[in-house]
Amino acid sequence: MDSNLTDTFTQKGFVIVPALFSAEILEDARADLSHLVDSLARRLLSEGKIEDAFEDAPFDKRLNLLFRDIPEQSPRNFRKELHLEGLFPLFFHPRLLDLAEQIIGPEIRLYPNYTARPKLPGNARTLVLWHQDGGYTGAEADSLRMVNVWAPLVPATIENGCMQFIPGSHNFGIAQHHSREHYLEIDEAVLNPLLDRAVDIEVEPGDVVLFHNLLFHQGLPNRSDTVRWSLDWRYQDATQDTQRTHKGHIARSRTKPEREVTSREEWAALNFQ
Ligand SMILES: O=C(O)CCC(=O)C(=O)O
Repeated sequence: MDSNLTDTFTQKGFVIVPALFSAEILEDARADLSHLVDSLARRLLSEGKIEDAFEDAPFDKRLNLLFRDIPEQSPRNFRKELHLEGLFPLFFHPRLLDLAEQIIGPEIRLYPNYTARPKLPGNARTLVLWHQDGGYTGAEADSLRMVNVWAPLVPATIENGCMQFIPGSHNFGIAQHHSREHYLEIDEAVLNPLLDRAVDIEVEPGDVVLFHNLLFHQGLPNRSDTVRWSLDWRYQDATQDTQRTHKGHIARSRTKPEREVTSREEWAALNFQ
C-alpha cells in the first residue's frame, strides 16, 4: 500500500493520502489556531483598529471579519507562532514520518519552513502564485532531499482556493522565477505551455497531500466567503544542510533518537529555528 503511494509520488511528483489525521487531531489544531486569532483580535481591539472582536464567529469566518475593513493589514501566514501543543500530532505524525522515511531516508528533519495559511476571500496577500518551493531556496534546491506536506483544516475546494499542481513538473529542474508583489512566480514562457495540464487538488480535512520540492504548484483565488485554512510543512533528509540560517527540528533519527522532538510539551517549548 505505502509503496504504491511512494511510487505515485515519484511518478507524478505528488500523492494524496486520504483520512490520515483523526477528527480529534484536527480539532486540537483548529483550537490552537483559534487562540492565535483570538490574541490577534484582542491586539486589534486594544490598538483601536477594530470595534468588534467577533468572538462568536466560527473558525472559518472570524479572521476575515476581523480584517474586513483593514484587509491590507491581514496576516499572510503564521510561522513563528506555530510552536503550539495542538500542532505536534500533525508535524510529528508517525505514519507521515514512515512515508517520509520511504522517500528521504531515516534521518528526518522538520524543515524550518512550517506555515499556517489563512487564505482570505478576495485578498491578494494570501494568493500564492505558480512556483516551485525550490524556487525560494535557490540554485542548490534540486540537491535537497525533501518531501512537502500540505493539510487542509477546512475542506479545500476550487471555490475557496485549493491548490493546483502540474503533474510530472518535478522532473523539469528549477525554473526561472520572478518576484511579484507578495510571492515569486514561474516565468510565463515556461509555465504557459503547461497550464492545460494543471489539476485541482480538492481535499478534505484529515487528507494529507505530499508533494515534491520542485513540483509546479499554486493556490487558486478564494472566491468563497470563508477562510481557507491550511497547514504546510516540509521534511528534509537531516544529514543535509538546510541551506538556510534556521536549522529546523529533528522529527526522526534512527542513529540518534535522543535528538527527536517527542512530545507536545517539548514542541511548544521550542522556537522557530
Ligand atoms: O496553500 C497555498 O495556497 C499554497 C501553499 C504552498 O505554496 C506550499 O505549501 O508550498
